[in-house]
Formats: sequence, structure tokens, C-alpha cells
Amino acid sequence: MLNLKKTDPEIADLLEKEKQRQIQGLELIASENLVSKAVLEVMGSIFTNKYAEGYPGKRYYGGCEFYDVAEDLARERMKKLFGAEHANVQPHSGTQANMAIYFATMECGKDRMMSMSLSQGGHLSHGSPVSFSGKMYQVTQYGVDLETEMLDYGIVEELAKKVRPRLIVCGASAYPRRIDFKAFQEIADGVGAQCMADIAHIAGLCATGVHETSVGVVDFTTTTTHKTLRGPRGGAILCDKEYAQMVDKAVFPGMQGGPLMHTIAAKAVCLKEALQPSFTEYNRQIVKNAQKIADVLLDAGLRLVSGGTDNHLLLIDLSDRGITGLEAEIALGRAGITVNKNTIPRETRSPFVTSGLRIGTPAITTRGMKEAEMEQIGALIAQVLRDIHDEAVIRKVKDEVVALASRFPIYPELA
Ligand code: DSN
Repeated sequence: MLNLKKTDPEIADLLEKEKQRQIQGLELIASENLVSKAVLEVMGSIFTNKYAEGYPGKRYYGGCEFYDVAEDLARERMKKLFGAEHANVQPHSGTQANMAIYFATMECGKDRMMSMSLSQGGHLSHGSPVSFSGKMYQVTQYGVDLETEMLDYGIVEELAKKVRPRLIVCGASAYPRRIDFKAFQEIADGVGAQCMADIAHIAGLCATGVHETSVGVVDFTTTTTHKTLRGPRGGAILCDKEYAQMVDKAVFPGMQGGPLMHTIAAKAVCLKEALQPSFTEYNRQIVKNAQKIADVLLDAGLRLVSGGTDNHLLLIDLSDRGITGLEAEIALGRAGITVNKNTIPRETRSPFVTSGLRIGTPAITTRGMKEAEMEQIGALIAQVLRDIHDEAVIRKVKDEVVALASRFPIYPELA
């Protein structure tokens, strides 16, 4: 970073501090991961210098010959990884991938959609009133069954029959259980709707068969590339050939201008990594790790939403502990454990305060941690949550976190 240090010492200093935070801490935010050095290299490369509006072979700028190859590689690898007929790798983010499908399938200001509510596990871009999606479409939301805290497909079907939406969205940001994509498509078919699955959180699990895939099952699949797929921050869309043209048109020129070609090239790299057999083992371990932390927390007397997890994340319900998600997030953060506060079913607090904590294992699994380390991490979380004001415990946990993290370097040469 010699040039950066000379040009902008303030940013260089922040980068150094953030490097130390990542090296010394435990990243348990369910939507985050640690990319490979190869992905980092492409993200910081001269591919960032170019405009390439359009698609491979049909660009609105000259000089795109190498970008065409890079984007084709990303598309082909995406199709291969998911067994999809068509892939669009241009969306800048998961939200923009979702937006493209809304543009492709619904008339703005008129059409109805159905989706999971944010407070019960859905995503902001699935029709929350504060997002473009809630402002541009008529949205009806389903939640989980409040007893089981799991999806009840009968309730979703009843609602769909009443609402008669054009699009049913499934997929979630804070749902620890399996999602039955086939059931969602059948419900959509039954009411003449189309179905979109946002698999951003579980994309790696779906690609490797650790969770049933939505690709080839529902009409449209959207994802991010930076969560369990372990790539650069960005989005992508998968669908059958019959929808290829409408999806591509909705992304460009419908919703975006120039694609971020350094990101698309980095997507190609992460997808090549994801096509290796070790990626399946990695995703299996993510789930084993989440289940191990869940067991430790349950043994420590904490309540988990739905009682456990089938995927990469778990939600702790703190409502009987006399502390909020916000307070718990801050206390754990001071101990070097990064998590995020999260709403839970039957939430009574605001999304900025919350009664829950979301914990995920993709990043610590990337570091090579397994069940033994999960035992330790679960115990450390439980110790902090027992009394978030106990400074001696926070200091002791922080020391243990730093020691544990140092045994599993993220980029060994940076340590
Ligand atoms: N907001 C992200 C998450 O943390 O789940 C998803 O986009």
C-alpha cells in the first residue's frame, strides 16, 4: 500500500486498523465472509478503469475485448455451478438483482407482490415500506408461524389465494431453517403468479447441495456473490433460457448503466474457486459449525428462534434476559466478536434496538475453524451474554478471542 500511504495517509491508516480488526477478531455476521487473495487482487486491479455497457459481443464502448471474455467466464461458471440455463452477473448488489426481477415481472405502482416480512426474517428489498420495493409495488407480507417460528406453507398459500400477486418472493436474511422452494413455486403456479427466490444468504449451500437449490425449481433466482459464495460484493441472477432476454434487459439498460468489470472478473474468480470439490466441504462445515454453536448456546440456557438451525445462521432470542440486541452486539463487539442485532418473531423493539442477535459461521469457517473452535466460541458468547456489564469477563474473552484468531490467520502473510 505504498502509493496509498503517500496519497492518502488517513485512508491508509483506517485500512491498517481495519486489517487488525479482521485479523484479531471473530467475524460472526451471517452475511459476511473473507475472500481469497486472488479475488482481492482482481478487485484492486486495472479492470476498474473501463466502461463496458452492454453484454459480451454487444457493447456500447470500444476496447472491451478482454472484458467480454471475463464476463463470459463469470456467466459460464455461474451456470455450471448452479446448473442454470442462464446467468446475469451484472447486478451491482443483491438488492439490484431483486429490483431487476421486479422490473421484469411487475408494473410499477400497480402490481401486487408477496414476500416475507423484514421483521420475521425477510430482506429490506423484499417490499419493506422504507425500501423502493415497498414504495413501488403493492406488497403483502407473510411471516413465520409464531409457535414453531418456521414457515407455514399452508398460511402462505391461503394468503396467495387472497392477494393474487404477480410475484411471490421467497428467501430470507434471518431465517435459520430450510426453505421449500418447490412449495413456493407450486403456490405461485396455483394463483398464476411467478416466483423469485433470493438465495443470497445460502447460495453456497444451494450450489453444493447442502441446501436444496432454487435453480430450475423457481422462475427466478437472485443472489449476492459475497456471502456463502465467498466472492466480491455483488449480485447475480439465474433463470431458464425463456426468461433470459427479459432479465438481461431489466438489468441493462433497465436498471444499471456500466457494469463494474473488476467485480465481474472477481466474480469469475470466486466461481472458479466455488467449482472446486473443497467448496462443498466448506459449505458442509459452515452448517456443522452453526449447529455446534447452537448446541453450546442451548446448553448454556439461551433460547434460539425455532430452537436451532439448518443452515449457516442462528438467532438468539434475548427477550427473557433483560438485555436488547443492541446492548448484546456492543458488548460482544468489545470482546472482539462481531455480530449484529436482529429482530425476531414477536419483536417488540425497533429494528435499531431489537430483542435478538444473529450469528453466522461463513467467515470463521473460511478461517478453517471447526467444531472444537465452535465449542469455545459458543462458550465465549454465553459468558459475555451472562452479564454484559462484567468488564473483567469482556477483557478475558477478548484475550481468548485474539489468541484463537491468531491460530487461524485470514491472510497469513499479513499477520
Ligand atoms: N443486509 C444483508 C444481511 O446482513 O443479511 C443482506 O443484504
